Order: sequence, then C-alpha cells, then structure tokens
Amino acid sequence: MKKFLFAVFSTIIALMFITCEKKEAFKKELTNDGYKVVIISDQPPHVGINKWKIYVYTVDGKPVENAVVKNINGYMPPMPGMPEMSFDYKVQKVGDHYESDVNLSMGGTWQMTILVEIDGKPYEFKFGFNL
Ligand SMILES: [Cu+2]
Repeated sequence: MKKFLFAVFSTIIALMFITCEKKEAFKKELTNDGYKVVIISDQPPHVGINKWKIYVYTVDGKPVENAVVKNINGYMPPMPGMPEMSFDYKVQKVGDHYESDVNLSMGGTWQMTILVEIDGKPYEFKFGFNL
C-alpha cells in the first residue's frame, strides 16, 4: 500500500513539474532602437514575487550575446496618502537569459523599466500595468 501511494504521489508531482515547465502565462515583448526584450513568466503579474526570465534579441529575433541586463526598476506613482515608490530588482545571468525576482509589494499602477547595456550603451525598455 505504501509503495502504491508513493507511486501515485510521484506521478502527480512529475505531472505538476511537466505542466509548470510548459506554462507561459505571461509574455511581454518590448522594442527599442533595433533591439527587443522578451519577458517570460509562469504567472501573470501579481502582488508578491514575480519570477521573470528576460531575453534580449535584435528586432528580427537573433539573440544579442553581448547584451547585459543591468537592472529592473518598478515604480509606483504617488497615491492618495502614499508617496511614490521605486524599487530596483537584482538581475542574474542564467545560461542564455537573465532572471529576476520582481517583488511587487502592493496593488496599483506599476511602471517597469528594464535597463540593458549593449556595447557599453544603455537602452531602456518600459511598460506598465495595473494590479
Ligand atoms: Cu502605492
């Protein structure tokens, strides 16, 4: 019986991993001056930690090997009774892309800026959303 339960549970866990792997609930493409940043996440933007993968391509889809994703900034404009907020999220290189834990601390309007350096030149990629 124990062995049977173990088999059932491991199958369920394996299936969960497979479905998670294929999930791409959030994808955002941003272009600037011939370059394209693609953000991919398992979950749409939500309050809490958002795990984002960031890829840099040329606009015609070729990976830009010497692109360095420097920073992600989340900015929330002032709200009634609340001053503006600005957070810098650490970015880490993982294989052919970058990853960041983007902690969106509350609901409201967020303006995101991804800072990328290509050949020593800074490029900003911006977008916004409401939580
Ligand atoms: Cu606020």
